[in-house]
Amino acid sequence: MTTVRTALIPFLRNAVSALALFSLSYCAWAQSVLVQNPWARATVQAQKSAGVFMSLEAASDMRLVGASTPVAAVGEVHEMRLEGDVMKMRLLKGGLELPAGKTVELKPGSFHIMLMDLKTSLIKDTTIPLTLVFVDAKGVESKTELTVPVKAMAHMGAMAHAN
Ligand SMILES: [Cu+2]
Repeated sequence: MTTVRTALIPFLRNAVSALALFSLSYCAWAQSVLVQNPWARATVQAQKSAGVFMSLEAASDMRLVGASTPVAAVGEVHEMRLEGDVMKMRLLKGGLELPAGKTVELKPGSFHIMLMDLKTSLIKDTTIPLTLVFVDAKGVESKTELTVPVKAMAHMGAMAHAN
């Protein structure tokens, strides 16, 4: 009886720590980037691009490097800012930095995901599938699949691309 118990305890300990490790690594993976309140701006007819917005919080240092969706040929990570008195958008070539534990807002007039060469109009009150592509500090890529609601918002005025 004693021998069984002593043999069983290390086994159980190993099993428990293996389980703990597994669930820890699973959580770290599953929650590596928290995505909140994603939305895409509805388009008017013949409009070929649309912005997608959300807030992101990474558990460890990450970068948002791209996005893809079946409804657009291209998804890029953009920054918009005022240059002089003109709002300009530009591609963030190295991606958007997501420092660990910090909420980064993608919102109109600031960082956003730009969907270009839209294959269809984005209709208010529908949803689009969106895949976000992240790279961690070691350069390892991961992806997150989202369902993004399409919302109509007040027009932001003229935008100019600076490429
Ligand atoms: Cu843009």
